[in-house]
Amino acid sequence: MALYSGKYGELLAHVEGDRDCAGLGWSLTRIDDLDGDGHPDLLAGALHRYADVLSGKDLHRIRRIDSRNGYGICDAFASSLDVLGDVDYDCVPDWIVGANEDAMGFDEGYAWVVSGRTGRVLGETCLSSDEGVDACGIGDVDLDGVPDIALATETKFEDQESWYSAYKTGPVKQTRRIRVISGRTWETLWQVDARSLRESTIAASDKK
Ligand SMILES: [Ca+2]
Ligand SMILES: [Ca+2]
Ligand SMILES: [Ca+2]
Repeated sequence: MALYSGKYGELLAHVEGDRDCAGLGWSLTRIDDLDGDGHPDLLAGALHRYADVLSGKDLHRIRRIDSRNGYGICDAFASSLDVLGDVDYDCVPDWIVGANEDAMGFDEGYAWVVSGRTGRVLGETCLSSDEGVDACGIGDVDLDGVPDIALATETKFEDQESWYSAYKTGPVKQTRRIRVISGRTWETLWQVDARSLRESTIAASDKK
């Protein structure tokens, strides 16, 4: 990953992913200043492996969150990242990282809500066995004072046999779903299914 000056376009900093992990920067988003140096910081995901909080000043690593499966299993951890807002009332924005386990074929996906202040996992949504996940902050849509979460999922098949049987009859058409979850109770607030939905979500929100 490279950091450039917005004014002059000069290279300010450069960082490489860990050895054997070429996926750093697969997912990337800006977050408020988490280390108190006055510069906004970055969330950067290395696909399947980890998510880093990087300094927006010089790209040094402030914190790392590893996939729950470590380096051994390709669970597509950090396939998505986003800032949620302050979920735990400590006045520091928290964030979400998704693991779309498409790479594993038929496993469920999961997403973690992570404290921006401590890096602790505040909560996990583990989806049913036919869904992967892309995660997105959506702001406080039910007006309970806690930011909420949007997940884009793709319905998958329970096992290889059912997938192959659908495949034999023509192109596999899978249903996609947007599900909005309460950041306070983790209950589903609403969801919509459609084959025309894309796999990713972008929320139009100030996330406050
Ligand atoms: Ca900073
Ligand atoms: Ca917080
Ligand atoms: Ca809410």
